[in-house]
Amino acid sequence: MTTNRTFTMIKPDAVAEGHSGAIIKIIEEAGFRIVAIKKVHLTKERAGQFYAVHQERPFYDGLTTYMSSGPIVPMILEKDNAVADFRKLIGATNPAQAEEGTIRKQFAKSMEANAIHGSDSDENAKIESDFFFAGLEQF
Ligand code: YYY
Ligand code: MG
Repeated sequence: MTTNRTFTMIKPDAVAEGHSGAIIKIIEEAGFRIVAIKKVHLTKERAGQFYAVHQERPFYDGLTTYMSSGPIVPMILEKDNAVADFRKLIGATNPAQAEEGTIRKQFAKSMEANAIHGSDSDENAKIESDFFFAGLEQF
């Protein structure tokens, strides 16, 4: 995968409340091309594998219960400077600190149920994309 890509997932609260379309519209209007997209429901174990880097953190159990509580919409996105620009578009992890106009400011319910994920590096974007999508899906 080239370095102008990032990985995202619309999280269970936002999907359940019917915000997937609105969030995808914001993403496309910000200039990101959707390379790959699907809807999946993770098991708690699989959510735990995705967030394994956080396994010693106190929020890990709640996070993996939440991330397996309903369907999510994972996507691979493409744009110049994708990782940094997408982190800016989604806003701070804690929605109370997210800037006006960001996706988390508009759709997050709490620190845990914060509506959307964005990869934090090119390396993790590749790892996370491969977690959800086969090579043939990443065209
Ligand atoms: O990359 P980002 O999603 O913004 O935050 P991370 O620090 O990687 O944490 C992943 C995920 O864990 C976050 O989106 C919400 C949840 N979380 C939490 O529930 N409580 C915290 N104190 C920190 C993170
Ligand atoms: Mg992170």
